[in-house]
Amino acid sequence: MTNPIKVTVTGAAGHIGYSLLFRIAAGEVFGPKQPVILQMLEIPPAMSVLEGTAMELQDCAFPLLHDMVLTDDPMVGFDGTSWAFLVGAFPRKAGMDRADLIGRNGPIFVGQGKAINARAADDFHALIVGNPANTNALIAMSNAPDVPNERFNAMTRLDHNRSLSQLAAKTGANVADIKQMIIWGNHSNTMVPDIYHAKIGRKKAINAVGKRWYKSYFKPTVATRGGAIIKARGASSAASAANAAICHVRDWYGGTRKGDWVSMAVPSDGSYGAPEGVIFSFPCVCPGDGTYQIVQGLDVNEEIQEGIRKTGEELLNEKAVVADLLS
Ligand code: NAX
Repeated sequence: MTNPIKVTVTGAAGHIGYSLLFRIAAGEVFGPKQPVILQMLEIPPAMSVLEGTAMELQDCAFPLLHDMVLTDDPMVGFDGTSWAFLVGAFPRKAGMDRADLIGRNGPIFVGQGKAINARAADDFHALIVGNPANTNALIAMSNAPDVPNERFNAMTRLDHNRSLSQLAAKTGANVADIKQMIIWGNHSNTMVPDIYHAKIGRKKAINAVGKRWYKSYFKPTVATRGGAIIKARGASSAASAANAAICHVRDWYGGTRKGDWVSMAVPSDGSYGAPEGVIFSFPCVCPGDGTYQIVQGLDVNEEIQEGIRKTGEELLNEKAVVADLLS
C-alpha cells in the first residue's frame, strides 16, 4: 500500500471547503491509489462547524482517507504537508473595495507562509484560492523563503472553465473538444480571457464564434460571472470553485492532457510582457511530476497585449498595497 500524503485545506469549514474535502478524500485529485491524511485548518469560531464536517467525512468511509487533523494552529495544519489548498479568507462584502479586501486577508497569508516555511514537507506545493488570490499567493510565497517560488500558484482555473463552458454553449460543442483556452493575469475583472489560440475540434474558436460575440458578450460574461452567481444564489461560487481547485491541482500533480494547456497563475518570469515579481496567469503545461512550464512562442495580438499590460498594472498596484507584508 502506498504511504499516505498529507494534504492541508484552510478554510475547511467554509463553503468551498465543504465541496472540496469530500472529493479529495474520494481520490479525485491524487488518484484512486493514493491515500491521504486531511489536515484541516480553521479559526477558533469555526472549529465546531469543522467538527461536523469531519463527522460527515468519517461517515463516508472513504478507503483513501487514512486520517484527519482538525486544528486552528497553522504550525499543526501545515506540519509535514505536501499539498495545500489555501482557501480560508474572508469573501468580499458589500461596500468593500479591492484594497479593503487585501487589507483584511493579506495578513492571513503572512502567518501561513511562515508556518509553511517552518513545517511543510520538502515536496510542498500550494494553490491559493482565497481572494485576492494572486496577491495572497505572493504574500505566502514571500514569507516562505525556503520553499521554491514555483511551488506557489493562484487559481484562475474557474475563469478558464467558465470560458470553456461559454464557448461550448455558444457552438454546441462538447467542452472536451475545446482546447488551448487562456486566462491571462489577475483573478479579477481585469483578467484577459483569450480565445485567439483556442480550437474547437479542428476549427479556430474565434472563427466559430466571431469577434463581435467574443468582445461584446464572452469577455464581460466571463469576467463578471462571479458577480452574476452571487446575484442569482445570494452566495459566491462554491462547488464550481472547489471543482476548479481540483482540476488545477489534479493537472499539476498528474499532468495536463496531450495537445492542451491550462491557465495557472504562477510567479511571473516576464513572459509575454507580464511584469515580473507578481503571480500572473499564463497558459501552462504540466508533465505530471509536480512541475509546470509556461507555454512559450505564442503570437499575442495587440488587443491581448494591451489587456496583459492593464492586468499586470493592477497586480503591481496590489503588490504596492501589501509591500509591508512581503519579506
Ligand atoms: P466562506 O466564508 O464560506 O469560508 C471561508 C472560511 O475560511 C471560513 O470558514 C473562515 O472561518 C475560514 N478562515 C478565515 N480566516 C482563516 C484563517 N486565518 N485560517 C483558516 N481559515 C480561515 O468562503 P468561501 O465561499 O469558502 O470562499 C473562500 C475564499 O475563496 C474567499 O476569499 C473567496 O473570495 C475565494 N474565492 C476565490 C475564487 C477563485 O477563483 N480564486 C472563486 C471563489 C471564491 O470567491
